[in-house]
Amino acid sequence: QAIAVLDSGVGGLTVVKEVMRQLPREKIVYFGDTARTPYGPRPAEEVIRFTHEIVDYLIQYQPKMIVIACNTATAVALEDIRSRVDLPVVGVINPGARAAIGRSKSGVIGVIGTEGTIRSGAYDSALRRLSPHVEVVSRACPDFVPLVEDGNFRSEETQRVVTNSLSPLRMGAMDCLILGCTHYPFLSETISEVMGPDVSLINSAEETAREISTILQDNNQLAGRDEVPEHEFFCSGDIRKFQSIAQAWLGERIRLSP
Ligand code: DGN
Repeated sequence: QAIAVLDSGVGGLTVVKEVMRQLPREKIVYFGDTARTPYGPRPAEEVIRFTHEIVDYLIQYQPKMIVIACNTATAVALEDIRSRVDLPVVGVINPGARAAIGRSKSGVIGVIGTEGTIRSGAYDSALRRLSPHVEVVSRACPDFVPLVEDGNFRSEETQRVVTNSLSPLRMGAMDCLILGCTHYPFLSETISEVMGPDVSLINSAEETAREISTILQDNNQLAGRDEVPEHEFFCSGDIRKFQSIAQAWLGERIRLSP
C-alpha cells in the first residue's frame, strides 16, 4: 500500500524527497494539481473543493495514508478531510511549527507562505499552541510559487523577487524563518542568502516525514524491508514541465502517468 501525497503543483515534491530519504521502502502516489496552481490566491471554499477532488482521485489507489503536502490546503482543508476519510491524514503546518519551536532561541519566528496560508492564521495558532509567548512575524510571498512552477530556481529575476519580498523581514530578533509553503525549499539558497546567516530556515518536510514514519510504525504499517517501491506521479497540467522539475529535484527518473 502506498502513501498518497498531494499538492497544488510541484511543491509537495519537497516532502516526497524527504519521505524517500527517511522511508526508502515506502511507495508514493503523488498528485500535483499543476493545471490549477497557484492555490494561494483562491478562496478557501475553492481550495477545499479541489482538495476533496484530489483526495477522491488518490483514494482509488487504496493508500494507507494521505499527506496534504501543501500548506494552503492544510490550513483550510485538513480537518475536513480528516472527518471524511477513514485513513490517517497528515498536514504540513504542525510539523513545521514544531520544528521552529524546537529551533528558535529568541522566541521570534518568521513565517512566509501563500496569501491563503498567511490569511488563515494557521501558523500563528499552531505556534502559540506549542509556546504561548512566541512572537510571530508573517508575510505572504505570492510571487514565489509561479517562479518555482516555471523551474526558475536561481536567476536574476528570482534574486530580485526574493529580495523585494523578504527585505521587510530582515530585522529584530527573528532567528528562524518557516518556509510555510512546500514550494519554497526550491528557492532556499536564494532565501538564505537574503536572510543572512543568523536566520535558520525551517523546511517542514523533514518533520512531516518523521510524523509519517511514527504513524506508520504505530499502526504497524511500515513497508517490508525487501520492498522496492515503484512510485507513481500524476499531474493535471503540463506533463513535461512537471517531469523535468521532478527529476531535477528528486535526482531520479520518475514514472509519470497522464
Ligand atoms: N505548495 C503550496 C503550499 O504549500 O501552500 C501552495 C502553492 C500554491 O498553490 N500557491
